Amino acid sequence: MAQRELLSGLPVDWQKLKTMYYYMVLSRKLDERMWILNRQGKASFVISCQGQEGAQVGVALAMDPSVDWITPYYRDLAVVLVFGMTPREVMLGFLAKRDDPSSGGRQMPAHYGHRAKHIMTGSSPVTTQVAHAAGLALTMKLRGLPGIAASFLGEGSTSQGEFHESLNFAAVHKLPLIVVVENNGYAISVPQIHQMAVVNVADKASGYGIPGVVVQGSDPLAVYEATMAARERALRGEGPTLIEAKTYRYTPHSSDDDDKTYRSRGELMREKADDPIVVFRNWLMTQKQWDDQQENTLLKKVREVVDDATDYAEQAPYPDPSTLMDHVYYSPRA
Ligand SMILES: Cc1ncc(C[n+]2csc(CCOP(=O)(O)OP(=O)(O)O)c2C)c(N)n1
Ligand SMILES: [Mg+2]
Repeated sequence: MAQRELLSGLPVDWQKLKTMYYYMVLSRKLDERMWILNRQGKASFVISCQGQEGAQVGVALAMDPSVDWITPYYRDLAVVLVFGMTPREVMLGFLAKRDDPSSGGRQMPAHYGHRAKHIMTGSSPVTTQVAHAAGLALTMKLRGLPGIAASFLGEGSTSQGEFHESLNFAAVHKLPLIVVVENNGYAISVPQIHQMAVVNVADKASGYGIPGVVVQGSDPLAVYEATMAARERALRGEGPTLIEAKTYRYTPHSSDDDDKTYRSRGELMREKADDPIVVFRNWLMTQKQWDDQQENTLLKKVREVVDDATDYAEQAPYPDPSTLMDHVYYSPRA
Protein backbone atom coordinates (compact mmCIF):
# COMPACT_ATOMS: atom_id res chain seq x y z
CA MET A 1 0.00 0.00 0.00
CA ALA A 2 1.45 3.33 -1.00
CA GLN A 3 1.85 6.07 1.55
CA ARG A 4 -1.24 8.21 1.27
CA GLU A 5 -3.72 10.31 3.15
CA LEU A 6 -5.94 8.16 5.26
CA LEU A 7 -9.67 8.00 4.77
CA SER A 8 -9.77 11.24 2.84
CA GLY A 9 -10.12 13.80 5.56
CA LEU A 10 -11.62 11.56 8.21
CA PRO A 11 -9.69 11.27 11.47
CA VAL A 12 -7.60 8.13 11.64
CA ASP A 13 -9.19 5.54 13.90
CA TRP A 14 -6.22 3.29 14.62
CA GLN A 15 -8.33 0.93 16.68
CA LYS A 16 -10.58 0.34 13.71
CA LEU A 17 -7.58 -0.34 11.50
CA LYS A 18 -6.29 -2.88 14.00
CA THR A 19 -9.73 -4.48 13.99
CA MET A 20 -9.43 -4.72 10.22
CA TYR A 21 -6.11 -6.48 10.60
CA TYR A 22 -7.47 -8.83 13.27
CA TYR A 23 -10.32 -9.99 11.05
CA MET A 24 -8.02 -10.51 8.08
CA VAL A 25 -5.68 -12.69 10.14
CA LEU A 26 -8.54 -14.56 11.83
CA SER A 27 -10.11 -15.37 8.46
CA ARG A 28 -6.82 -16.58 6.99
CA LYS A 29 -6.02 -18.81 9.95
CA LEU A 30 -9.53 -20.24 10.16
CA ASP A 31 -9.39 -20.94 6.44
CA GLU A 32 -5.97 -22.63 6.75
CA ARG A 33 -7.35 -24.83 9.52
CA MET A 34 -10.19 -25.92 7.25
CA TRP A 35 -7.69 -27.17 4.66
CA ILE A 36 -5.89 -29.17 7.34
CA LEU A 37 -9.15 -30.77 8.47
CA ASN A 38 -10.01 -31.53 4.85
CA ARG A 39 -6.65 -33.17 4.23
CA GLN A 40 -7.09 -35.18 7.43
CA GLY A 41 -10.29 -36.58 5.94
CA LYS A 42 -12.51 -34.86 8.52
CA ALA A 43 -14.28 -32.47 6.15
CA SER A 44 -15.45 -33.05 2.63
CA PHE A 45 -14.99 -29.68 0.96
CA VAL A 46 -13.21 -26.34 1.40
CA ILE A 47 -13.63 -23.16 -0.59
CA SER A 48 -11.34 -20.36 0.44
CA CYS A 49 -11.15 -16.68 1.18
CA GLN A 50 -7.34 -16.65 1.07
CA GLY A 51 -6.07 -13.60 -0.81
CA GLN A 52 -9.43 -11.83 -0.74
CA GLU A 53 -9.50 -10.86 2.95
CA GLY A 54 -8.59 -7.20 2.34
CA ALA A 55 -11.55 -6.64 0.05
CA GLN A 56 -13.93 -8.50 2.35
CA VAL A 57 -12.95 -6.78 5.57
CA GLY A 58 -12.86 -3.37 3.91
CA VAL A 59 -16.48 -3.70 2.77
CA ALA A 60 -17.90 -5.34 5.87
CA LEU A 61 -16.37 -2.91 8.35
CA ALA A 62 -17.86 0.02 6.43
CA MET A 63 -21.33 -1.42 6.96
CA ASP A 64 -23.58 -1.44 10.01
CA PRO A 65 -24.64 -5.02 10.83
CA SER A 66 -27.33 -3.75 13.20
CA VAL A 67 -29.36 -2.33 10.28
CA ASP A 68 -27.73 -3.59 7.07
CA TRP A 69 -28.23 -7.01 5.48
CA ILE A 70 -25.89 -9.04 3.30
CA THR A 71 -26.13 -11.86 0.79
CA PRO A 72 -22.57 -13.20 0.78
CA TYR A 73 -21.04 -15.81 -1.53
CA TYR A 74 -18.95 -18.85 -0.64
CA ARG A 75 -15.61 -17.01 -0.36
CA ASP A 76 -16.89 -14.45 2.15
CA LEU A 77 -15.56 -15.90 5.37
CA ALA A 78 -14.13 -12.54 6.47
CA VAL A 79 -17.40 -10.77 5.63
CA VAL A 80 -19.53 -13.07 7.77
CA LEU A 81 -17.05 -12.95 10.65
CA VAL A 82 -17.22 -9.15 10.69
CA PHE A 83 -21.02 -9.40 10.58
CA GLY A 84 -20.90 -11.43 13.77
CA MET A 85 -20.90 -15.09 12.78
CA THR A 86 -18.56 -16.67 15.31
CA PRO A 87 -15.64 -18.97 14.46
CA ARG A 88 -17.47 -21.75 16.34
CA GLU A 89 -20.54 -21.24 14.13
CA VAL A 90 -18.37 -21.25 11.01
CA MET A 91 -16.78 -24.54 12.06
CA LEU A 92 -20.16 -26.09 12.90
CA GLY A 93 -21.21 -25.41 9.32
CA PHE A 94 -17.91 -26.61 7.92
CA LEU A 95 -18.27 -29.96 9.70
CA ALA A 96 -22.02 -30.23 8.94
CA LYS A 97 -23.08 -30.30 12.59
CA ARG A 98 -26.61 -29.97 13.98
CA ASP A 99 -26.22 -26.46 15.37
CA ASP A 100 -24.77 -24.95 12.20
CA PRO A 101 -26.71 -21.65 11.93
CA SER A 102 -26.57 -21.65 8.13
CA SER A 103 -28.59 -24.80 7.52
CA GLY A 104 -28.35 -27.21 10.45
CA GLY A 105 -25.65 -29.11 8.56
CA ARG A 106 -27.71 -29.50 5.37
CA GLN A 107 -25.98 -27.22 2.88
CA MET A 108 -22.47 -27.45 1.48
CA PRO A 109 -19.86 -25.68 3.61
CA ALA A 110 -19.54 -21.90 3.09
CA HIS A 111 -23.20 -21.40 2.19
CA TYR A 112 -23.42 -18.84 4.95
CA GLY A 113 -26.70 -17.75 6.52
CA HIS A 114 -27.62 -16.32 9.91
CA ARG A 115 -30.94 -14.57 10.38
CA ALA A 116 -30.03 -12.90 13.69
CA LYS A 117 -26.81 -11.55 12.20
CA HIS A 118 -28.55 -10.21 9.06
CA ILE A 119 -26.84 -12.74 6.78
CA MET A 120 -29.38 -14.05 4.28
CA THR A 121 -28.95 -17.66 3.32
CA GLY A 122 -28.09 -18.50 -0.27
CA SER A 123 -27.79 -21.57 -2.40
CA SER A 124 -25.29 -22.95 -4.89
CA PRO A 125 -26.39 -21.38 -8.21
CA VAL A 126 -24.08 -18.39 -8.40
CA THR A 127 -25.51 -14.84 -8.65
CA THR A 128 -28.97 -15.67 -7.34
CA GLN A 129 -27.84 -13.87 -4.19
CA VAL A 130 -27.73 -10.55 -6.07
CA ALA A 131 -31.45 -10.81 -6.83
CA HIS A 132 -32.08 -11.69 -3.18
CA ALA A 133 -30.21 -8.57 -2.10
CA ALA A 134 -32.18 -6.42 -4.54
CA GLY A 135 -35.31 -7.87 -2.92
CA LEU A 136 -34.00 -7.01 0.53
CA ALA A 137 -33.22 -3.48 -0.62
CA LEU A 138 -36.71 -3.13 -2.11
CA THR A 139 -38.21 -4.22 1.22
CA MET A 140 -36.07 -1.70 3.08
CA LYS A 141 -37.20 1.07 0.78
CA LEU A 142 -40.89 0.15 0.89
CA ARG A 143 -40.88 -0.21 4.67
CA GLY A 144 -38.70 2.82 5.31
CA LEU A 145 -36.11 0.72 7.14
CA PRO A 146 -32.82 2.45 7.99
CA GLY A 147 -30.19 0.11 6.45
CA ILE A 148 -28.89 -1.03 3.09
CA ALA A 149 -28.32 -4.41 1.46
CA ALA A 150 -25.02 -5.62 0.02
CA SER A 151 -24.39 -8.59 -2.20
CA PHE A 152 -21.09 -10.25 -3.08
CA LEU A 153 -20.04 -12.32 -6.06
CA GLY A 154 -17.09 -13.21 -8.28
CA GLU A 155 -16.34 -11.68 -11.67
CA GLY A 156 -17.32 -14.85 -13.53
CA SER A 157 -20.74 -14.72 -11.91
CA THR A 158 -21.42 -11.33 -13.52
CA SER A 159 -22.10 -13.25 -16.76
CA GLN A 160 -25.27 -14.66 -15.22
CA GLY A 161 -28.59 -12.98 -16.04
CA GLU A 162 -29.37 -12.20 -12.41
CA PHE A 163 -26.50 -9.73 -12.32
CA HIS A 164 -28.06 -7.64 -15.08
CA GLU A 165 -31.65 -8.06 -13.90
CA SER A 166 -30.88 -7.16 -10.29
CA LEU A 167 -28.70 -4.13 -10.99
CA ASN A 168 -31.06 -2.80 -13.64
CA PHE A 169 -34.07 -3.18 -11.34
CA ALA A 170 -32.23 -1.66 -8.37
CA ALA A 171 -31.03 1.27 -10.45
CA VAL A 172 -34.48 2.04 -11.88
CA HIS A 173 -36.04 1.94 -8.40
CA LYS A 174 -33.07 3.64 -6.68
CA LEU A 175 -32.76 0.86 -4.15
CA PRO A 176 -30.27 1.01 -1.24
CA LEU A 177 -27.96 -1.67 -2.61
CA ILE A 178 -24.22 -2.24 -2.99
CA VAL A 179 -23.00 -5.00 -5.27
CA VAL A 180 -19.42 -6.05 -4.58
CA VAL A 181 -17.54 -8.03 -7.22
CA GLU A 182 -14.45 -9.74 -5.84
CA ASN A 183 -12.53 -10.05 -9.09
CA ASN A 184 -9.89 -12.76 -8.60
CA GLY A 185 -9.28 -13.19 -12.32
CA TYR A 186 -10.71 -16.69 -12.69
CA ALA A 187 -14.03 -18.51 -12.65
CA ILE A 188 -12.64 -21.89 -11.63
CA SER A 189 -10.28 -22.46 -14.61
CA VAL A 190 -11.70 -19.77 -16.90
CA PRO A 191 -9.66 -16.54 -16.98
CA GLN A 192 -11.49 -13.24 -17.12
CA ILE A 193 -10.45 -12.63 -20.74
CA HIS A 194 -12.58 -15.62 -21.81
CA GLN A 195 -15.49 -14.46 -19.69
CA MET A 196 -16.02 -10.84 -20.81
CA ALA A 197 -14.65 -8.29 -23.26
CA VAL A 198 -14.25 -5.44 -20.73
CA VAL A 199 -11.14 -4.94 -18.59
CA ASN A 200 -13.08 -3.76 -15.56
CA VAL A 201 -16.30 -5.36 -14.37
CA ALA A 202 -17.11 -1.91 -12.96
CA ASP A 203 -17.47 -0.66 -16.56
CA LYS A 204 -20.71 -2.61 -16.74
CA ALA A 205 -22.26 -0.14 -14.28
CA SER A 206 -22.69 2.50 -16.98
CA GLY A 207 -25.22 0.19 -18.64
CA TYR A 208 -27.42 0.66 -15.59
CA GLY A 209 -26.79 4.37 -15.08
CA ILE A 210 -25.05 3.85 -11.73
CA PRO A 211 -21.49 4.44 -10.47
CA GLY A 212 -18.95 1.65 -11.00
CA VAL A 213 -15.88 1.89 -8.81
CA VAL A 214 -12.61 -0.06 -9.12
CA VAL A 215 -10.59 -0.57 -5.95
CA GLN A 216 -7.46 -2.51 -5.12
CA GLY A 217 -8.66 -5.42 -2.99
CA SER A 218 -5.34 -5.77 -1.20
CA ASP A 219 -5.90 -2.29 0.24
CA PRO A 220 -8.70 -2.62 2.80
CA LEU A 221 -8.72 1.12 3.40
CA ALA A 222 -9.45 1.87 -0.25
CA VAL A 223 -12.25 -0.69 -0.17
CA TYR A 224 -13.55 0.76 3.09
CA GLU A 225 -13.67 4.28 1.66
CA ALA A 226 -15.42 3.15 -1.51
CA THR A 227 -18.01 1.26 0.52
CA MET A 228 -18.62 4.18 2.88
CA ALA A 229 -19.31 6.42 -0.12
CA ALA A 230 -21.59 3.81 -1.73
CA ARG A 231 -23.47 3.27 1.52
CA GLU A 232 -24.04 6.99 2.01
CA ARG A 233 -25.31 7.28 -1.56
CA ALA A 234 -27.69 4.37 -0.94
CA LEU A 235 -28.94 5.92 2.31
CA ARG A 236 -29.53 9.25 0.52
CA GLY A 237 -31.94 7.39 -1.77
CA GLU A 238 -29.72 7.77 -4.84
CA GLY A 239 -29.57 4.07 -5.65
CA PRO A 240 -27.06 1.26 -6.01
CA THR A 241 -23.30 1.25 -6.60
CA LEU A 242 -21.19 -1.45 -8.21
CA ILE A 243 -17.82 -1.92 -6.50
CA GLU A 244 -15.16 -4.05 -8.15
CA ALA A 245 -12.30 -5.11 -5.89
CA LYS A 246 -9.30 -6.48 -7.78
CA THR A 247 -8.14 -9.55 -5.87
CA TYR A 248 -6.47 -12.90 -6.39
CA ARG A 249 -7.20 -16.26 -4.79
CA TYR A 250 -4.21 -18.07 -3.37
CA THR A 251 -5.77 -21.52 -3.18
CA PRO A 252 -7.26 -23.64 -5.94
CA HIS A 253 -10.93 -22.86 -6.61
CA SER A 254 -11.86 -25.46 -4.02
CA SER A 255 -10.44 -28.58 -2.45
CA ASP A 256 -11.67 -30.47 -5.55
CA ASP A 257 -9.68 -28.39 -8.07
CA ASP A 258 -6.11 -28.67 -9.39
CA ASP A 259 -5.13 -25.13 -10.32
CA LYS A 260 -1.77 -26.22 -11.78
CA THR A 261 -3.65 -27.11 -14.96
CA TYR A 262 -4.61 -23.50 -15.73
CA ARG A 263 -2.28 -21.07 -13.92
CA SER A 264 1.49 -21.07 -13.47
CA ARG A 265 3.29 -21.19 -10.13
CA GLY A 266 5.14 -18.06 -11.24
CA GLU A 267 1.88 -16.14 -11.59
CA LEU A 268 0.76 -17.32 -8.17
CA MET A 269 4.02 -16.26 -6.52
CA ARG A 270 3.92 -12.85 -8.21
CA GLU A 271 0.37 -12.27 -6.98
CA LYS A 272 1.24 -13.36 -3.46
CA ALA A 273 3.69 -10.47 -3.25
CA ASP A 274 0.57 -8.31 -2.83
CA ASP A 275 -0.84 -10.36 0.06
CA PRO A 276 -3.32 -8.03 1.78
CA ILE A 277 -2.32 -9.26 5.23
CA VAL A 278 1.42 -8.76 4.74
CA VAL A 279 0.98 -5.42 2.99
CA PHE A 280 -1.33 -4.10 5.70
CA ARG A 281 0.86 -5.33 8.55
CA ASN A 282 3.96 -3.74 7.01
CA TRP A 283 2.08 -0.50 6.55
CA LEU A 284 0.85 -0.49 10.16
CA MET A 285 4.47 -1.04 11.23
CA THR A 286 5.77 1.84 9.14
CA GLN A 287 3.09 3.99 10.77
CA LYS A 288 4.51 2.91 14.18
CA GLN A 289 1.13 1.39 15.04
CA TRP A 290 2.25 -2.22 15.15
CA ASP A 291 5.31 -4.16 16.31
CA ASP A 292 6.55 -7.73 16.64
CA GLN A 293 5.25 -8.07 20.17
CA GLN A 294 1.71 -7.05 19.14
CA GLU A 295 1.96 -9.40 16.19
CA ASN A 296 2.90 -12.35 18.41
CA THR A 297 0.12 -11.55 20.88
CA LEU A 298 -2.42 -11.39 18.05
CA LEU A 299 -1.23 -14.65 16.49
CA LYS A 300 -1.47 -16.39 19.86
CA LYS A 301 -4.99 -15.09 20.40
CA VAL A 302 -6.10 -16.11 16.91
CA ARG A 303 -4.58 -19.57 17.38
CA GLU A 304 -6.62 -19.97 20.58
CA VAL A 305 -9.82 -18.86 18.85
CA VAL A 306 -9.26 -21.25 15.93
CA ASP A 307 -8.35 -24.16 18.24
CA ASP A 308 -11.43 -23.50 20.35
CA ALA A 309 -13.71 -23.38 17.29
CA THR A 310 -12.20 -26.59 15.92
CA ASP A 311 -12.50 -28.51 19.21
CA TYR A 312 -16.01 -27.22 19.81
CA ALA A 313 -17.27 -28.21 16.37
CA GLU A 314 -15.51 -31.58 16.32
CA GLN A 315 -17.24 -32.54 19.57
CA ALA A 316 -20.65 -31.14 18.54
CA PRO A 317 -23.42 -33.57 17.53
CA TYR A 318 -24.47 -34.28 13.96
CA PRO A 319 -28.14 -33.75 13.06
CA ASP A 320 -30.35 -36.59 14.30
CA PRO A 321 -31.05 -38.99 11.38
CA SER A 322 -34.76 -38.76 12.20
CA THR A 323 -34.66 -35.11 10.99
CA LEU A 324 -33.32 -36.09 7.55
CA MET A 325 -36.48 -35.12 5.70
CA ASP A 326 -37.12 -31.90 7.66
CA HIS A 327 -37.43 -28.90 5.32
CA VAL A 328 -37.46 -31.19 2.29
CA TYR A 329 -41.17 -31.98 2.05
CA TYR A 330 -44.09 -29.86 3.11
CA SER A 331 -45.40 -30.91 6.51
CA PRO A 332 -48.91 -29.69 7.26
CA ARG A 333 -49.21 -28.21 10.74
CA ALA A 334 -51.16 -30.43 13.14
C1 LIG B 1 -25.47 -20.97 -12.08
C2 LIG B 1 -24.21 -21.72 -11.76
N1 LIG B 1 -23.38 -22.09 -12.75
C3 LIG B 1 -22.24 -22.75 -12.46
C4 LIG B 1 -21.92 -23.03 -11.16
C5 LIG B 1 -20.63 -23.77 -10.84
N2 LIG B 1 -19.68 -22.81 -10.30
C6 LIG B 1 -19.50 -22.68 -8.97
S1 LIG B 1 -18.39 -21.49 -8.59
C7 LIG B 1 -18.12 -21.14 -10.21
C8 LIG B 1 -17.13 -20.10 -10.62
C9 LIG B 1 -17.52 -18.74 -10.20
O1 LIG B 1 -16.45 -17.86 -10.50
P1 LIG B 1 -16.47 -16.39 -9.96
O2 LIG B 1 -17.83 -15.83 -10.06
O3 LIG B 1 -15.38 -15.65 -10.65
O4 LIG B 1 -16.16 -16.57 -8.40
P2 LIG B 1 -14.83 -17.11 -7.72
O5 LIG B 1 -15.08 -18.56 -7.39
O6 LIG B 1 -13.71 -16.93 -8.66
O7 LIG B 1 -14.66 -16.31 -6.48
C10 LIG B 1 -18.90 -21.95 -11.03
C11 LIG B 1 -18.87 -21.91 -12.51
C12 LIG B 1 -22.82 -22.64 -10.16
N3 LIG B 1 -22.57 -22.87 -8.86
N4 LIG B 1 -23.94 -21.96 -10.46
MG1 LIG C 1 -13.45 -15.26 -9.97
